[in-house]
Amino acid sequence: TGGAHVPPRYLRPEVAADAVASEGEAAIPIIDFESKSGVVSALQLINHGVPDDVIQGMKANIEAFFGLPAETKQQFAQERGQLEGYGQLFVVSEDQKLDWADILYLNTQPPEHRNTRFWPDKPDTLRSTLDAYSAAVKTVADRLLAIMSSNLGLPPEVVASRCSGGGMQSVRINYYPPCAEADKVVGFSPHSDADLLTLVLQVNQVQGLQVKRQDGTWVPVRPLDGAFVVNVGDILQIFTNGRYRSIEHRAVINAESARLSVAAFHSPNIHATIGPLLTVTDGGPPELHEALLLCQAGGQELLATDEARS
Ligand code: AKG
Repeated sequence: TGGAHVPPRYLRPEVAADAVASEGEAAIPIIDFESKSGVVSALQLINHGVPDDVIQGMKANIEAFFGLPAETKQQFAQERGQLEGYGQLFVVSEDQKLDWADILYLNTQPPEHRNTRFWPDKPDTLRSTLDAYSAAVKTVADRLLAIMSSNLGLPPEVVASRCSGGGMQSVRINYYPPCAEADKVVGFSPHSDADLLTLVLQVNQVQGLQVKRQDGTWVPVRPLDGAFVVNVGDILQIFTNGRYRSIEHRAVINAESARLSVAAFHSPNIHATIGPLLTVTDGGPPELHEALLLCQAGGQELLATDEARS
């Protein structure tokens, strides 16, 4: 994969033209749970309460999994038209270019949504580690959603009340091999997540994640050991009538080092109705709308879009 000849279906000449912020400017806010946060679309979260041994266990297990021989990983391969399993990353586009990454995508919460046929049993601690990781990260996401609701003057439980059965979580583990022609490929094409909130762990301190500023410049998100990058997704933008805005992001490749990340996506239940929870008011506390204003997308269509794009 690191060779000098990139197959044409990976070539992305448009990437070199994009503006990228310099190191000095490259910062998104770092928030800790004790601090008061403003309304932002992306931040790094520290002191989140996920035990360090769970994070370290996750790192060790996924590094070991992607290091396995291809035929072993293929035992957990995606099936045609399905998202779950081990496979290739692409974001649906007209010319259908491929992204420079392998992925393992799994439904993780609630446990009854798991399809364990895709859960690798090699290394043999991966399943139990993922179980502990997904539960701990879901707790953090639920807590964040409560804080974010309160920050808007809404009851903390308002988002949870729209997530019948507690909402869903899926996890995508991304492995980006180095590429000798790193400026000609994309690790993960620009996209926003279609969920409520995504928590990304940058596993091995190799930089690659970038978020898009309003002026169109890409801002590198420097890996911070043990921190979660928290990205607002499209459903939270709709729920909050645009008070929180989903963030466009991408992952770039480098020539020397492989990069690993784990993205945990949190969504309402598949049958949830998606619409604003509050009205747009200029000043004054936002009102809670009992009769929801439905956006163009009903919950299922939106989740279908998520599947096509994620
Ligand atoms: C995703 O999995 O949706 C991502 O955007 C991953 C970003 C990253 O690799 O840091």
